[in-house]
Amino acid sequence: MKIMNIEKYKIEEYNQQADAKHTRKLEGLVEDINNYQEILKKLINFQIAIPSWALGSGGTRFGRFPGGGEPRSLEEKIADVGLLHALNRSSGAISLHIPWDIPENYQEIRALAAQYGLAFDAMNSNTFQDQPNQALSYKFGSMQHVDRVVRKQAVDHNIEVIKHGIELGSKSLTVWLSDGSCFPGQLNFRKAFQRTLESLQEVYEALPADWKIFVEYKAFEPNFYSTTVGDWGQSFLYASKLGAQAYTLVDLGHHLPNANIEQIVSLLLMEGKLGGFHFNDSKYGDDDLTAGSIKPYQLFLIFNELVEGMDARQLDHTKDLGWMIDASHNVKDPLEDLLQSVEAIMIAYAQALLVDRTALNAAQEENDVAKAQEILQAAFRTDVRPLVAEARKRAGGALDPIALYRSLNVRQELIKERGSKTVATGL
Ligand code: AOS
Ligand code: ZN
Ligand code: ZN
Ligand code: ZN
Repeated sequence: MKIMNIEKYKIEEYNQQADAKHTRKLEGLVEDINNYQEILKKLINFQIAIPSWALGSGGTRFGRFPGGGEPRSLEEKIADVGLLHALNRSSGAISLHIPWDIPENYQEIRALAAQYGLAFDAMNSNTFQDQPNQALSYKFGSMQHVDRVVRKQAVDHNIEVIKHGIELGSKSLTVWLSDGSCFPGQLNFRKAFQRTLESLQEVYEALPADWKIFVEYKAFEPNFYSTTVGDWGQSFLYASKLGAQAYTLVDLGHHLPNANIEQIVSLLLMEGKLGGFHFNDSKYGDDDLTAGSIKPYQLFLIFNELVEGMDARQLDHTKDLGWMIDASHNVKDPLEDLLQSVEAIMIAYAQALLVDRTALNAAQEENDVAKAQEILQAAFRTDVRPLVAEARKRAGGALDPIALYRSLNVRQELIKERGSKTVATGL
């Protein structure tokens, strides 16, 4: 798998020829930022986990147009994330989905990941599909199911996922349930909730003491009338009832249009129940678009609340929350798309770090609405890209990851090695 490694010298060579222009821009920018060294440190430390299922083309129910060279195995998925991490030094973890990514040999998989400097982020369970050898169907739900035996199967699966995670050194489990109903009358909401809670409690009991469980919510799809973990309120209820190791996971694409996600984030943080994120963007429903591609201001406002709330609670920006991407690509090269997503997240984070908190707080206390808006927008409208690029350069990454990816013909090389008709495992 030698082509998967982007040699250090290639990155250095690239950076050298791009450096003069970069330095010019950086100097102009940091002239007005007193604490820019501190911001750079935070940017360097910030890591965003890449989902194993986003490395191939997704598609819609109408079709799929694979681009070729997609990873065919867990090893190749790890190699792809390693490649992203080599380019941007901000993608130092992979998030696995079971059974799409069952490791055959834990030691080998761990060693391979370590070679690329990757950790194993949250493990994901899957009770939204029927697997070929599965005894009972999830057609009418998994943890909410009317039949206790189906619920047990879903619980057992989650416990098995935890076991895989323990072997790999992961520290969290994300549970996303597609459970719900398609038509009014199909489901007793209260019973569905209670059954789901009971099932989650059984999984919770199997969690190691240093693990977290993330309860992900989603407004709709694949169920179109009700979802049993449908919004942050329901997720918060489950997480509260489960206990201290349970948290809410916010997938940006899982809200009804125009939901005030930044406010949700702020209050979850206040309650100590915000576990982490699935970053993406969406225009209509959950379409897992590139983070920051549709509503970059919203992404900034979310990070603004995150930085404010984490600092108020003295949380560690890098370690205390789970930062993950959840994405699906229909028309772009998945690796380029992921580079764009990571970049958008870093930009929003950097802008949030620029917000003059003292001044904002004063404006809020004085009901100076216009001033408060000026402060936020001054940060949002600052082009922080040179700062993000500088952090990347200092960490050993490329000044412009996509440009380097293209100039090295990485995709063509991957197609040469893996073929043009590859089907990644998973969705
Ligand atoms: C589904 O909509 C959710 O976002 C989940 O996080 C899911 O496990 C993931 O997208 C893989 O399908
Ligand atoms: Zn998600
Ligand atoms: Zn989703
Ligand atoms: Zn998603």
